[in-house]
Amino acid sequence: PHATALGYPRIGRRRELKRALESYWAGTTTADDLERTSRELRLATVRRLVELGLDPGTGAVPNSFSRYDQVLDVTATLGAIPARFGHLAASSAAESVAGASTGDRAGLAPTGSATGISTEAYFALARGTADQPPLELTKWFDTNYHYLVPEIGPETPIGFADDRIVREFTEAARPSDGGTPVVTRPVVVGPVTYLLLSKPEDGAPEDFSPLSRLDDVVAAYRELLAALAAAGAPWVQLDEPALVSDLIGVPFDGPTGPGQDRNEPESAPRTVSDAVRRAYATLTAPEAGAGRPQILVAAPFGDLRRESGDRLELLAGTDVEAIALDLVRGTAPSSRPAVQDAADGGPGNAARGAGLAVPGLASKTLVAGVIDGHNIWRADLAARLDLLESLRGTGAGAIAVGTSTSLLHVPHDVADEPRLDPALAGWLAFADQKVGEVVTLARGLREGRAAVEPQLAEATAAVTGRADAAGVVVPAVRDRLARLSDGDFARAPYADRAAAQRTRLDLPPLPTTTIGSFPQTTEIRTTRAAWTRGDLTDADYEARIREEIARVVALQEELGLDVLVHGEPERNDMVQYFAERLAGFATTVHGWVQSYGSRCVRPPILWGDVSRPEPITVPWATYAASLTEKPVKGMLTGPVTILAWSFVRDDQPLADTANQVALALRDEVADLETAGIAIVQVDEAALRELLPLDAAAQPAYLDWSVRSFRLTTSGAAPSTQIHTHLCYSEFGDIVGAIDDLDADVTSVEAARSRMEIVPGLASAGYARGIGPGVWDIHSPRVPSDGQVSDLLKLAVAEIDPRLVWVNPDCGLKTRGYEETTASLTNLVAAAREVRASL
Ligand code: THG
Ligand code: ZN
Repeated sequence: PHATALGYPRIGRRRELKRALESYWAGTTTADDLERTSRELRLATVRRLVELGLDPGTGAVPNSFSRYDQVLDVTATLGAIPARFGHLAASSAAESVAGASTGDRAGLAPTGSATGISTEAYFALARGTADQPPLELTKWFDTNYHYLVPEIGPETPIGFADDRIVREFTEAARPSDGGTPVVTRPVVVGPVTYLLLSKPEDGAPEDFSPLSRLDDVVAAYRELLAALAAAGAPWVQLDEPALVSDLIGVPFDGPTGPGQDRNEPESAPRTVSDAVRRAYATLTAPEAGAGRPQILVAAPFGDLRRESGDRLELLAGTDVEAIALDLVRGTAPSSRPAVQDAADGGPGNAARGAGLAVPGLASKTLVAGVIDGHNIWRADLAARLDLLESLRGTGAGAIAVGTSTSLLHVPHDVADEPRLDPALAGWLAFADQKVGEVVTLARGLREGRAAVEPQLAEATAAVTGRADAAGVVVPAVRDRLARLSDGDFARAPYADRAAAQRTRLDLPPLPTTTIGSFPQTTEIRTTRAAWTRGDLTDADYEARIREEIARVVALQEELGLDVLVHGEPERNDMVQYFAERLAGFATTVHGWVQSYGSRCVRPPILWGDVSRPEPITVPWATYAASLTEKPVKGMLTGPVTILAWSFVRDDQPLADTANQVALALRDEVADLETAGIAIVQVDEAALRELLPLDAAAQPAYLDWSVRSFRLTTSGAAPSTQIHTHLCYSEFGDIVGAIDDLDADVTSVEAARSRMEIVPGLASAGYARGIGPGVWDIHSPRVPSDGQVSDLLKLAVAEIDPRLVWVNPDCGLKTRGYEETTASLTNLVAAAREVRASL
């Protein structure tokens, strides 16, 4: 058996890719410079993976590099450039012909008509052009990674248009720098997932489904596979996480049943299972001359073996050579990792019941994803080895050891964190440590336990040490949780609260406000960095932040907003800021994880019982309030979002952890209230993100997540107005849960979809305050007052105007002051106009 990882971080140990990208975008470096840095990063990465123990000669080393996004890479490979970027398609073809004669492509096996799309075209899709917005960014399954949504229509060009994937294989296998050659396994988003994540191109017929282009996409993948085979690639990995998700809008099985596609080869697949059968039948069909690498299909982020149907059977019925299963099942959505169930012989894991006696599996390799690619805890290797041994001989042809998902979602190396408490550091495994764990387990499986006994013992000691360490279990925190009763999760009836708040706040109809953050100027970032380094005293720092708050409050008064904010100049990241100030969390220095493109976050580590040593936001909020007669909102991040954007302990149910965070925040709400703050906003930007991909697990998630929000907010007096903000516009799935949050006012994203969510909320009976965003802050465009009032009129036509608030789509942290001032001026003018017409 061999060892592998499904993917590896690509931003670079010191964010080298981020710097290379941003300097290229700024025009201070060239496309060639970017290409050189990318190549160095790729080669350093694959050689590092060999150093860590992956086999250099067999395709065990993944190449999951991307300059920006792996879904965009498929769009580029297919040349699937939407018509609105039409001019790019033409120019990229021209460049690729020129590119074909450069040394870059020397040594490359013939690849038929393959060419390349230009660097400019690639980043135009990612970042937009002067006249075209970029492809839409959306969350990648239940992670904090975002991909670029392909736009596919009936006429979108689809072919094998760019052979970068082949070039990258060759570059590592036959390196020109004289370094160690490495036979990599290209990691590519699979054809079914690619189309399931696509949206219909603007102007496509009403009933058009991107999945109807499956045959074209698969034909292009066939050419790609042939080119990879010609270059000598033994394996390719096709990622098909859409297989584990019930949240993709296409049913898994259809009423027509299996075989339909074979009887009617012309018809477009209507279900995921039809699409999988059809795609993989074509990709694996023997055909004279056109070879292909062996295919590993990976299905991360979930359990393929569902109560609702065994999706492993579907994959096992294809002719692919290997299947990678997520035996940890992601992390956050399930309070109990499948791997733990497996260890206990309980339900909900791929090895339960009849083992792996699935037709077709006996001829395949199973890559058992027993090392969590989505969280950072060191694994109990002895238990994982037990699981691996129990899988042997239960039905798969061979067992290989892998990570449950790509390691994209964890930082590079614990060794880069000298400032972490050494005990805590010993409990952690980042990407490099996880590769080591996989290698150890594979060796244990191959050579027997004795061969890896020291490593097993060390891992067991770490796991035991963690369980016993001070701070992991804090009796005072546990007692407080144990004493909670239903009353701690409920406020007074909304009608009573609304009356008390009307009296206290005396706001006009259609009150105007913002989501919380104001633009973070370079000057503020520099000030914070200097203070963090110790180059600025606490007193100087505080004075500087107060100055910024005063400026932002004055600006809001000048603009005529009704409910003000302090602007959050003191916060780096809305989760990291709270984590740095709560007990039970640790933060890293280099623990960057890609969020999208060059943007990264440093998820805090929630390792112990959570409590709040002292008030966090109260001094800033009260200072802001002292400067104005208008109400100032206190701004907090909610428990679910804090969990979603942290690495969370895996030794207790998420619901318990969420309630600990909720109690700490509840105290903050109480302190804000005592300080005279009349409105408190508790953001749950990530409520939708953690929604389980498995429909069967969703009700339990919605129950605990809603309860943790209510625990945070229900201590507030009836006259204190609780707001929340949710960072997305598509929440058909969770309208009921949003209602259950019982917030007095909820702001959501709505500008881009032109208030699409409003009728849904109205028909679901939502009858509390609602602020559908009227300014799309994800674009630098300034909306006119006419555009804003048009949107507002759409809202008040559907919803009682007394409930409607006027606000932007999201926080303004990433915007500039010029556009912010102009946009808010128009927002206030539009609110006044519509107000007058009521
Ligand atoms: N915080 C966290 N996760 C998030 C968001 C967030 N996930 C969803 C969404 N917001 C992602 N958006 C961004 C936007 C900007 C940045 C990161 C994620 C960003 N990062 C800085 C960078 O890469 O240069 C680093 C920020 C820092 O210094 O901490 O700008 O808001 N957790
Ligand atoms: Zn938002």
